Parts: sequence; structure tokens; C-alpha cells
Amino acid sequence: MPTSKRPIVIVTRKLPEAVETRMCELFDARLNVGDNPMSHAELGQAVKTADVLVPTVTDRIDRSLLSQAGPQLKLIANFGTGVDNIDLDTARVRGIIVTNTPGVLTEDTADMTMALILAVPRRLAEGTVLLKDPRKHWPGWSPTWMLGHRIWGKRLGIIGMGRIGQAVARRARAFGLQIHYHNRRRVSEDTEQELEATYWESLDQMLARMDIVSVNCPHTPATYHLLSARRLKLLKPTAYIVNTARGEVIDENELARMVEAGQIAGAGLDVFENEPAINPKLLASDRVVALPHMGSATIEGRIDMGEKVIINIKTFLDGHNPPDRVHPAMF
Ligand code: 8YV
Repeated sequence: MPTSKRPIVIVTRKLPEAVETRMCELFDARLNVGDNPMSHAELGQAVKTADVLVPTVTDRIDRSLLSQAGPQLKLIANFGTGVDNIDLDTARVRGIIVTNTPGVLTEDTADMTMALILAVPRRLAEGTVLLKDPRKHWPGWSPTWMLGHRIWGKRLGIIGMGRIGQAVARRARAFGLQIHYHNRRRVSEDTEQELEATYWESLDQMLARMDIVSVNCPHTPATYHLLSARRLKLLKPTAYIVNTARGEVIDENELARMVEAGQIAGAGLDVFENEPAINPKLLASDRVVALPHMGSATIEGRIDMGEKVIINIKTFLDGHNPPDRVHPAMF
């Protein structure tokens, strides 16, 4: 097929080389070689020309942007599982199909969640800084120094028992944590038994009893500030909170205030409410381990995500329903 006849696929960020190479073989792929996030105006230009847009979490595909889309734009194949960056209702009304990349980043994100569940109570980041910072001095081992808290035997409350929540539960059980969860719907009896998980219909009641809380639900209008100022205050002052889902699920300012005031034991945060901006109180605290949205950041995971994007585009262009089609009702 001559290049000009191939569908124009605009990819907003740099993707792994193998993914970009395959995209160029299959489509008239317009890549972002410099990996500079596209401005709203650049995205506006993209939706006017693209047959398929491949955005990421850093692109806000909102109503005003979609209103600029040309009639040729029929598919938004998101490079990512979360689709809170896309106005799904407007896309539906405009007849634009949206797909995502579920499943392939489950295990990597669960690993990162587990890493934070360990890192915060055991003070891993503090220990590393202590050795590497030339202004600090390690006087040698002491029996009462750098003491953290054990996680074995403690209660982990998982908010959102989907794929990632369940993968976290499997890991956490192996570390001796007791699994509790809150979810829109109770999971099957088999899954509950396998994970030895206790269901809490009331999030408030669960929060008040947990030692560690892990946020693993998507960000939707219903979960925005699910951990509101009121709910955060229900946590025990000895509790830790971990978030590898979306910053918007937690009232970040209130969390930062509570960390500063010592009203919560610590937090492990991979995501933030206004990325890349982060409340400075969180960064200033020794009791916060902060990561720059790295939950799915493995080369294997990113290649798998790219393959999913390609399969979704290819299936759609071949006239079929793409496998990872997202419907507004799913969220
Ligand atoms: C991705 C994520 O890195 O897939 C998701 O929802 O949060 C991340 O793991 C990012 O969203 C890619 O767009």
C-alpha cells in the first residue's frame, strides 16, 4: 500500500523502539522522537489529522480537544490502562472508539506496590539517603537505631480488588499480611478464599482498622478524593498509606498536612494529584517514599503495552471490535 494511503497514527510520546518500528511497518505512524509532551494546541492539530491517536497519561483528551477532532478520527488507542485522561462520554458521542492496555502491567504495578509496602515501614529510602548523603554520617550499627515496623501479621486494606489489587494481595499474603479489601462489588467466593481476603462493604469501617492501606482502584468521578479529608482522619495514626493507582483518589493536601503533623505514620506514593507537581510537604518528609509514576516502568511491560496498542489498532482497522475497547459504563 502506498504510504499516503496508510492510516495516520499519531503517537504522542516516545515508545520503545520495537513498538515504534512495528508501528512504522503497519501504519503511517507519526512519532514523537524528542518525547516532548504535546501542548494542547499540538494535540489539537493531531486530532485534526490523525485517523488514530495514541495518547498517554500525560495527554488531556478533554471535551474541548475532542471538539476539534476531524471526522477521520475514529480511534483513540490509549497507551496505558487508566483512561481518566480521556473524556469517554464525549468520545462516545462523537463516535470515537477508545481502547486501553489492561492486564500487561498488572504484575509490574503489583511489584511496585509491594515494594512501597515494604519500603515505607522499613525506612528503605531514609537508610539509602543516610549512606549516600555526604552531609550525613553513619556511626555504625546500633540496636535501637533506624527502627521501623514489621509488616508480618499486620492488616492490609486494599481499595480496589481488580486485577492489580488481587496481584498485590497474592504478594502480600506471602509476606504474612492479613488481606482486607473494599471494592464496588464483592469478588467471587473462590477469589476471596484463595486470597483469604475479608470484604468490607463500608470503606470507613475498614480504614479505621487497617495498618497499611493500598489504593488500587481507577480514578473515576466516583473515586475522586475517595480518601477525602474526613476519611483520612479515620486512619490510625500508626497506619501507612500506599498509592500506585492515581493521585486524584487521595486528597493530597490533607495527606501532606497529616504527614507533617504526624497524624499518619507514613506514605508510599508513586502517583500524585497534580503530576508532575507534588505537594512539597510530602517531599520534605522522611516518612514519605515518593516515586515518579514508575509503577509499570519496566521495558518488558512497556513493550507489552505497545503490542496491545498495535493489536487494538490493527483489529479496528481490519473492521473488527478491538479487544480492549473501553465503555464509559466500565468506570
Ligand atoms: C502508565 C498507568 O505508565 O497504565 C496506567 O494506567 O498508570 C501507568 O502505568 C501510564 O498510564 C501510561 O499512559
